[in-house]
Amino acid sequence: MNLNTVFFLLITLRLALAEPTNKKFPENFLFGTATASYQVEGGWNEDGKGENIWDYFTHTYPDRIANQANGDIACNSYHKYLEDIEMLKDLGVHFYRFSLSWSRILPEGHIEKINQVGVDYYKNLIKALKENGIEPYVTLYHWDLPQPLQEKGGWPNTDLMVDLFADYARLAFTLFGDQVKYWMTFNEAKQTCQLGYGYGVFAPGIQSNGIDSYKCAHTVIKSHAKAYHIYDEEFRKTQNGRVSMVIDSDWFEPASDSDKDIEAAERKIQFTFGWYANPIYHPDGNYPQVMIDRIAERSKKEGFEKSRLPEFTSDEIDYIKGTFDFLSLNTYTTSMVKWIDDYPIGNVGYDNDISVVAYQDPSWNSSASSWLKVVPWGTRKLINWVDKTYNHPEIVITENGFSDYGELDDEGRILYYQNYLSNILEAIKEDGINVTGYTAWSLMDNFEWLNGYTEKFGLYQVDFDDENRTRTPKKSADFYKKVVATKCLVNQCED
Ligand code: PNW
Repeated sequence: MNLNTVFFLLITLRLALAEPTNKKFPENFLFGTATASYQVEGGWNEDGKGENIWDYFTHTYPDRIANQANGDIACNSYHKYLEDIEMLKDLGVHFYRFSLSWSRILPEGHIEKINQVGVDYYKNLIKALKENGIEPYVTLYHWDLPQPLQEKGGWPNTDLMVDLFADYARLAFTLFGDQVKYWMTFNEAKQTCQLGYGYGVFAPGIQSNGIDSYKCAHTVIKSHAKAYHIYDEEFRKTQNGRVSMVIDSDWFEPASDSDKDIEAAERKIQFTFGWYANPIYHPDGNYPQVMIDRIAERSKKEGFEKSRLPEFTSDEIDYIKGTFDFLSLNTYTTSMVKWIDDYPIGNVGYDNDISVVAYQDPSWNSSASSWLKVVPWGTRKLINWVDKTYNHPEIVITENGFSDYGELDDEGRILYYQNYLSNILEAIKEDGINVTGYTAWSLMDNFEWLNGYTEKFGLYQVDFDDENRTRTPKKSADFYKKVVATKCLVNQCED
């Protein structure tokens, strides 16, 4: 691409987006940025850390990752976390969302063997954050299951995993809870379950679409609820923190205003967001009725003895619902949804259970990631849907961001943040929705799962060819820093 073409594309990009609002974020609105252990830490086998499913997956099937990359060293945050904190300080963010590596703390996954050096790593990180006035937002599980637990079946093994996760969560509350006040049990369980145990493209690479992926979700939801109750009963009084589970969703826009397309789009979001959110965040609890009905019906026709979707007992429904102190939402993009006749019985799977057509408009602006189109208005609609469907919870956006190829002059990322934040602000100010925080994904370029180091989401560039993993601020870091400081997205905001 020559410079003229780039210039032309940026102009069209600007024209395609509405003017960002000149309103200001509320005084107490919180801004942060995020990473995850496997994506940034490195130190994969240092100081007693055990192997996790991403270590095993990237080492055993290197060809499944772009350029055979892995997270062995990644951003080397295991050694460079103090530099990361300097970056956070410079950005002026209120909080840093990061995740604990389960196998760094418990090398074999269970609490009989604790790795003190791993514990100290997180204690030091948390202490340094607090000393610099940055609130730690801690995710317990961002996809890196200890490999020994996968060897016993992993997440689809409900009987094994609920108690093991509960033990791990209790240990984390005990070790870090005097300093950590914001906990997220799971990050984007849909990616864990559907990509890891359904399509089998993510670690651990199990292909059991619509069977194990549903069992996995069942386990995760129960594990979350148990961890929440442990916090409630054993820690809340003394530690006074807040617990949530991060669920991701695109916005799904009906392809037309026909009743059928509207029904199809609603079904799609119930199968993606509702799958995890309904049992926890909906006042009635349980899976969405549309999932229960459709999966039962198709399972029967397919000759299964009972529904492929596991059932919660009524006691379990009561135990799980309401296990949150705020709703945490990751969102990046939008798809259009069109009604079709149900897929014929034959192929068992999640997408057949849904039976809709989802697509992205070719005119939408792209990022470097095939799935991530820039559709800021979709976020406002999603926030409105979440607010209405789950009875007006407090919402924190726990991830949102844009990928490119790592350039320092990252105008595309600035436009993305400016316009997504503008829509979030309109949801607060115009639609009256209680969004209280926003998290930019990501603090720095990192290991982007199957895409290795080819797609970059960072506010800071990381030089992966340099053994120092030098970090350099991008233009978007300056933009975000200004937004955090002024609560304003444009040059001049109204008062
Ligand atoms: C999130 N999709 O994952 C994760 O929480 C991060 O670890 C990740 O780096 C970030 O988004 C950017 O990808 C997603 O295919 C992965 O729709 C894939 C999808 C969405 C989110």
